[in-house]
Amino acid sequence: MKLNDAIMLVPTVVVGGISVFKRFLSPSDQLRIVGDLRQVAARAPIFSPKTKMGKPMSVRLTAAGDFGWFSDHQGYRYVRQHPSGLDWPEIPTSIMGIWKVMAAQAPDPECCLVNYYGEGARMGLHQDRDEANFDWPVVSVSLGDDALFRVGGAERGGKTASIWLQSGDVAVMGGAARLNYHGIDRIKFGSSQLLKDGGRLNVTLRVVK
Ligand code: MD3
Ligand code: FE
Repeated sequence: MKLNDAIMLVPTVVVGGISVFKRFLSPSDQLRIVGDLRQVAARAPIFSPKTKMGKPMSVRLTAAGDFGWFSDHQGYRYVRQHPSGLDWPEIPTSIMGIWKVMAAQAPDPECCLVNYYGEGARMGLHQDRDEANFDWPVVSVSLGDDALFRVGGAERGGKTASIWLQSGDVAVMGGAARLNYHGIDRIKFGSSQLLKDGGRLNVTLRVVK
């Protein structure tokens, strides 16, 4: 047994069944991950997916891993290639390490979704249910500007709770919370100096198949 196996992770706060580890990543961890995400975006440029109605989403995105995420008039889905037709880059080891700590019992994630929130971007309440197996958690990493995260229950229209997510926070959505409605109401643009042009990056790691 490695000594580290005995170290239990205790979340700072649990909101709507979601475990939030405040400032889990040090400023230097955050800088390394942002550098790795810039390399991902150099190979798989950030794009604005279109909703079913043909409107561009305010959140822009890219991905790494076996699958990325895409949306157009046909709806939302995981796809094997970036819109350019090229494969998604590999998931950076700096980000994979967070999964190994937070989801040690789960298989490796197949999608590392990267959301970018510029000024005014938001994400409406939704469920993540395009994955084949909801037994595996989703792990989220917040970088850059503060974001007001809202989480409800597994039914639309129920009570919700809110929490500000800050740069370096890690959140784990597992168990019953895996199908909870959630979204980002707004960001506090310019509240962090991590990204030179401001805004917020959110990374989510998912097992897709
Ligand atoms: C709760 N992203 O990409 S991450 C998404 O901050 C998404 O960009 C938000 O929702 C963001 O789908 C929130 C936190 C999160 C991610 C997945 C979840 C919360 C979740 C899945 C189930 C329940
Ligand atoms: Fe989501």
